[in-house]
Amino acid sequence: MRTIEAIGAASSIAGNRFGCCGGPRMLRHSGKVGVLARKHGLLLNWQQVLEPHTKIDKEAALRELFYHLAQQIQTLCKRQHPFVFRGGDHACAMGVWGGVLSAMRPRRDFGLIWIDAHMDSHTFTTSDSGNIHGMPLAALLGQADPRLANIYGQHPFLDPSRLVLIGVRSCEKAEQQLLKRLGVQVYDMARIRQSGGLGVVLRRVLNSMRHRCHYYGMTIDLDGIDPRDAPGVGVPVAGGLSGAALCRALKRVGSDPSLIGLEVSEFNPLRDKNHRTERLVEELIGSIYGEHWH
Ligand SMILES: [Mn+2]
Repeated sequence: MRTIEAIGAASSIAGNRFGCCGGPRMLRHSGKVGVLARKHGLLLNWQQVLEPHTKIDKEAALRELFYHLAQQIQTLCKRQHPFVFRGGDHACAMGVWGGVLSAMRPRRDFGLIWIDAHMDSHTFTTSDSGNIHGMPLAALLGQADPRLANIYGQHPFLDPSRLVLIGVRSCEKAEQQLLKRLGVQVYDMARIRQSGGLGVVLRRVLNSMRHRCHYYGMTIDLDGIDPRDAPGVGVPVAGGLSGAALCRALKRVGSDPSLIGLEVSEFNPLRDKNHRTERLVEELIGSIYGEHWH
């Protein structure tokens, strides 16, 4: 059996729908008795499931939540323990990867693979909806407006040349322009098809991470996967990645010592169908961290 540290944040206040706060609460115990242990030989050692303050202003609550989350993540990174983080909505990425970047200071050669249907690169200035879960990447890249920067806190920023987005198929002009200007690699669905499919793309991206970065992380927004395979998300977009193909491709990550952590976000149990998304989450985590003897 392999053991991986697990942290959760039951927070959906940065999104447009309630529900994905139930994800980590529900999955908290699944690692002990479920598919992960039986099929993948993996135990999740749950540290904590953080919750946002509900009695204060939303932005203040998020700032505080991400601060505590980042502290937890920093502790694990400094002890060199790989982690699984379960959101929550994708705004939590600010706390997770902000924490990783702080733990690695001053070394900045950290890479991040961002699997998502969206670019999550808005700021309060460019967003029509004002949904903060559409903004974490702008903050991580150091492109936040003052309001968003205040939520992100004092962490260092991601190097745009060490960030890769995979699965994008719904984005707005301001986000596209930002990522283009910074030279961020984006594999949208068309480019994935042109490049020979998800397996080929992930192999290429993982190779480049291993060569160019001391450490890398992966964040999976479940809406990057096709809603037929992962219906239990806040903002489904048709035409996404195949869940099975993603699991297959992720088995190559194996026990790569350069992989510092995995975030799985936007799981909304209220919208799930026949536990399909819930099971896929276990398969994804098992594919990355499990022991693959068959
Ligand atoms: Mn996202």
